[in-house]
Amino acid sequence: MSDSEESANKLVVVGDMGVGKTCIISRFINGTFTLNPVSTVGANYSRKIIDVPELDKELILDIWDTAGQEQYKSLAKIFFQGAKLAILVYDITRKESFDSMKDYWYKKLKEFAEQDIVIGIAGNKSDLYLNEAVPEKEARNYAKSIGAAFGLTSAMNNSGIEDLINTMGIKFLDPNYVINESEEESKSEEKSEQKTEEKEEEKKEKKEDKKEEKKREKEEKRREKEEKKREKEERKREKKEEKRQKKEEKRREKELKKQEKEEKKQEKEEKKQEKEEKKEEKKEEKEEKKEEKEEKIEEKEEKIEEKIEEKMEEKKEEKKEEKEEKKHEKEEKKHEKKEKKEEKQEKKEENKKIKLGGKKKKTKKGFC
Ligand SMILES: Nc1nc2c(ncn2[C@@H]2O[C@H](COP(=O)(O)OP(=O)(O)O)[C@@H](O)[C@H]2O)c(=O)[nH]1
Ligand SMILES: [Mg+2]
Repeated sequence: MSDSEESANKLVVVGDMGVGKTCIISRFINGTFTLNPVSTVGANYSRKIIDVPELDKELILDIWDTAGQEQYKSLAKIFFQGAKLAILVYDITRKESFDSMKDYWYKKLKEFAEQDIVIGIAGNKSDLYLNEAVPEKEARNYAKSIGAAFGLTSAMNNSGIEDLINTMGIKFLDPNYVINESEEESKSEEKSEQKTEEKEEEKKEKKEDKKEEKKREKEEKRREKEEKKREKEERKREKKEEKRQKKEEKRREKELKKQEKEEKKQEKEEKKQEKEEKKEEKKEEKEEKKEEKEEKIEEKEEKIEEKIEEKMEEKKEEKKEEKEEKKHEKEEKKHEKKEKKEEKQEKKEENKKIKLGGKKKKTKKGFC
């Protein structure tokens, strides 16, 4: 065993799963905070040398972390064995983690660790003080009852861890060293009073917020109701309007149909009238034509008559003329006849005379 190993002191950090053990160690060793740290299985301790200025001494610590076995409450005896210091961690927002710390982890320590083990209790996640489930005073009293140091810690905000380990270091190095606990207590009481005030304030604000919220919700509901009522009325009005419009449309359609019917009827009548008028016109035209024809015929007849008359007249005239002529002819003939008769007579006479004269001359001239 080397010198440092000889002087190294085993510090175990125990408590329920999820209370923040790994985060506390990580914050203390590396000064970092990881939201979801992964535990290393196996060699899970880290060494850190701390200063204890109050005693002007140094302390070598081998800080042991669990590897998740605490989930099944199956930490091996060996984990506790030889531990000179121990931090019992609970989550201030989870009452069961505090109970489990008292009823299980503390007992395990007493069972397997060194008898004069220096214990520190860390009420972790103090940044979530608004959700505090374990009153600080109760935890502090418990710590007092088992002779443990107490500190509210936050791995997230990096508060309380160094103070707690420092107090444990002092206790470890000088068991007779008296820490002014009343000062600490009053400080913490002050803090807790402040916290209570803040809490009260917060509660008040929350209450008022809730009141406001309820008021708003009520108002919202009232508005929704009114909106629904308005919508209902609107729908009713719309339906009514729709009905009225439909009725109006039907009425208009009916009227339109009626009008159309009347128009058609009128058209029909007009056509009929037109037809009749045309018929009448045609008839008139026909009659006119007929009249005209008749007139023409009459005219023609008249003309014919006139012509006939004329012709008759002409014929009459002709006949008369003919008659006249004939008469004239007759007269002429008569005259001719008379003349012929007279000529004959004359000839006769002449002949007589000739005869007479021939008889006398016969003797002179021959027969003729
Ligand atoms: N708000 C808050 N969360 C923390 C704090 N410490 C640890 N956590 C969270 O608590 C969870 C458990 O932390 P972890 O260190 O793994 O717990 P372990 O199982 O005890 O080792 C993780 O999600 C952390 O981020 C703290 O101080 N404040
Ligand atoms: Mg862990």
